[in-house]
Amino acid sequence: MQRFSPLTNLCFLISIYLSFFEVAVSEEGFCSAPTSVFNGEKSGALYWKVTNPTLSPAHLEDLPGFTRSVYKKDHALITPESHVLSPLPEWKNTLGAYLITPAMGSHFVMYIAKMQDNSRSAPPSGDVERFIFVVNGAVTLTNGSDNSHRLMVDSYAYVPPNFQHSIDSDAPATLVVFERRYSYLGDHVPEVMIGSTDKQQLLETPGEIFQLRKLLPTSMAYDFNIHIMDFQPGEFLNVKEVHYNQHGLLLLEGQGIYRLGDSWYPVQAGDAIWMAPFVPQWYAALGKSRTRYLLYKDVNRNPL
Ligand code: UGY
Ligand code: MN
Repeated sequence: MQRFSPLTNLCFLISIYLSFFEVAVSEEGFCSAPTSVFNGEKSGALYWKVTNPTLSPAHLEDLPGFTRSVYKKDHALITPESHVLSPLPEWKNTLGAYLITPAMGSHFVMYIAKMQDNSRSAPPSGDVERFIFVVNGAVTLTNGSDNSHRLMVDSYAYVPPNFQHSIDSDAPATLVVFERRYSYLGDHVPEVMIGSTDKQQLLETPGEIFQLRKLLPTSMAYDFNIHIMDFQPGEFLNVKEVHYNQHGLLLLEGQGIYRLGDSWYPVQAGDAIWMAPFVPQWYAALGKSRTRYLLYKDVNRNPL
């Protein structure tokens, strides 16, 4: 015999009771009243949909042509339904979607790499450093000296410029990749870094309540860092930030509101954001579960 959840049973009973008042039960299990009842209209009338949208906000993404993606002078929000995948140049069996590139004004690229069975990376061009973070599946990083490391979800690797390496996968895996032309400074030399988020210690965040981890050393050899920032529901940035640094952000978990300039965007896991220098930025976590985002930030170099 088919069993229903207590919520379904409850809604079913309520719907029978309320059917006298023409109130319906929606598909999600939440009780709701069709607006036509309140308007005293019957479905099927000419122009009925103008005053009775068929799409509730939760279904807005089903509207043909609808996207939350936005591209402006000093910021962009790229949501997953806007990704356009194409073979990554010189990578084997890998599709990519470039989400942030210098065409927007950034000095770095951020892209999603979807590695398929039997796939392999291509090296970045000369003097370009690379950071990879595994979002799904697992990959193997092999460096010049035949050292290999298995990188699972939540693991990452930093590869300095002109450092021979390859990333291989024999099954589907998804990476987020950051690359930029390394900014040399004196005798400082960055080294290969391999790690995972959960092994990184929590750092002090004076004046803020979010939890912060940095995936790269803070020493001068590194011209950017990748922050992992966690917010519990209801927590928000205290500082309404305006700063010279650029950001590339990937929301890994949760939902909330991102303020960018004068615009306020509902965002959720999977969304990517480009923030140009000096764009006012602020975030509040408003979902029912933790927000976690990964954030590129250029550091340790004089902007002049
Ligand atoms: O470090 C930062 O600039 C970071 N707090 N920015 C941000 O989350 N938008
Ligand atoms: Mn910032």
